Amino acid sequence: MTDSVKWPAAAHDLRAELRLLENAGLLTRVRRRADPRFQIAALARACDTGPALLFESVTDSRHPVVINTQASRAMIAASFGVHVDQVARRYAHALRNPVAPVLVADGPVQEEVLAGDSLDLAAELPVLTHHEGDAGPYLTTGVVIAEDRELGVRNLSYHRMQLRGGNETGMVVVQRHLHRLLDRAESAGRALPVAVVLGLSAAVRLAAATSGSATPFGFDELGITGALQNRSLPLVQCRTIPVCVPADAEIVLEGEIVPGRWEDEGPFAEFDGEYESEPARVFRVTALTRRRDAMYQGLTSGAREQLNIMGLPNEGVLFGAIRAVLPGLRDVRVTLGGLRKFHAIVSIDKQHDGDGMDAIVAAFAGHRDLKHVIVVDGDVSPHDSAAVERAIATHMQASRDMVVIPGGRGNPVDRSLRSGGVTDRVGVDATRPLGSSDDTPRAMIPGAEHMVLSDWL
Ligand SMILES: Cc1cc2nc3c(=O)[nH]c(=O)nc-3n(C[C@H](O)[C@H](O)[C@H](O)COP(=O)(O)O)c2cc1C
Ligand SMILES: [Mn+2]
Repeated sequence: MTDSVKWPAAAHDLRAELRLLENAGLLTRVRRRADPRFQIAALARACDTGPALLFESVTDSRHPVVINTQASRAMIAASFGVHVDQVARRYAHALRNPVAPVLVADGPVQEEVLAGDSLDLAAELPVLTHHEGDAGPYLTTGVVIAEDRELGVRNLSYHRMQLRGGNETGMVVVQRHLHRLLDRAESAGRALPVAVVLGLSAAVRLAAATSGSATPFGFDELGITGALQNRSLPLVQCRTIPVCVPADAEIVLEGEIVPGRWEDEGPFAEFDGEYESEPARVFRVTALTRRRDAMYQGLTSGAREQLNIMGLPNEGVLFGAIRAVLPGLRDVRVTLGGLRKFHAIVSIDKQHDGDGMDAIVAAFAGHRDLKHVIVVDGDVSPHDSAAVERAIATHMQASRDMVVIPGGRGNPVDRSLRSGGVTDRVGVDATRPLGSSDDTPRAMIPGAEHMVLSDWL
């Protein structure tokens, strides 16, 4: 697939995405009134792999709630307008060909503007309470947009936010790009203005979750969205802070991260299902803007939807990183069992001996969270776990084909980390030696393929 390929345009906003999902039978409307405390999360869990759910009536709120829009690969493919097998390639193409957003004068997300000072977030929005042991309602799906206009840097990322009463929330910021911007603001004694954006299609949600070699500090993740949508994403200037947000989003919380203030938060169930508490920053809302008939978008921590949003961008990142070294790359899969983060299966058409090991090196360089990589030949589908296992069973010798790289930085959700938070990485080359490619015909039974069972049984 070359860069000149013209891909279809992804859904332009959440509403367009919902129409696509509904037409494909991947969205169900729920008319009965549902409670944002546990009930919506419980129904979403019961539909963990889809369909998406649109709750039209929500206890104590005028906002409908939508959830599970990325519950399956098929739903993301529908939103991108591509075949389900093309999601990684499509994403890799978008990463390589970002399209910068464009500022426009106004947009539906600012149809209503509320001042932040006297705002009671819990009264304004149907913020979901998810798990029994969670400390309370949490904003889990806000895309945080930060801009440093001096550096010319914009960044998108997700940060869980515990409601704290009034117009304040917690915000958990792990040491990545937002943290870097926060450090810069704090060392100058300034608050960091950020916008929290709710109600977004897959093209923004996956972009915001993308990390790794393809999106270094300074890379504007909204360029990925534009590439997926084949247009410049329209942005509007926030009303109270120097940050721009997608004009077609549903709801925006404008505000700032207060310098020097830390508070306890949690417990909150992480994406592996274990409760944890982290020191949190404080986010103070300066304005709430929304569409007049805004939908609230929910997300349950640990749901298939979260793993897909968080993890499927890794396939695009790895695709690009490995193909830069090995043009014979066929396909990449990040598995569900590896939480779409820690495990990748890579299939290659080998052109040289050594390609298998080089694919391993490229994969680890492409995405830091990766812990185990398996490389198979191009005739083994990474989507077929039995075929992958068979390749390991019959092509691989550990002393020759396995490499252990000890002591890299681990991800805290990997509960097996050694002291200092470091992890071992393992690569397995389960490809056949070049030239031994399996030309020997497999045993066939004449007639089996064309047997019409109803003639016989
Ligand atoms: C639903 C969801 C929730 C997340 N929650 C947090 C969080 O609470 N704190 C955090 O630092 N990262 C969280 N992340 C991870 C970051 O958003 C993600 O790694 C992002 O790509 C980082 O962006 P950056 O590379 O621009 O720093 C979450 C990701 C998703 C998809
Ligand atoms: Mn970033």
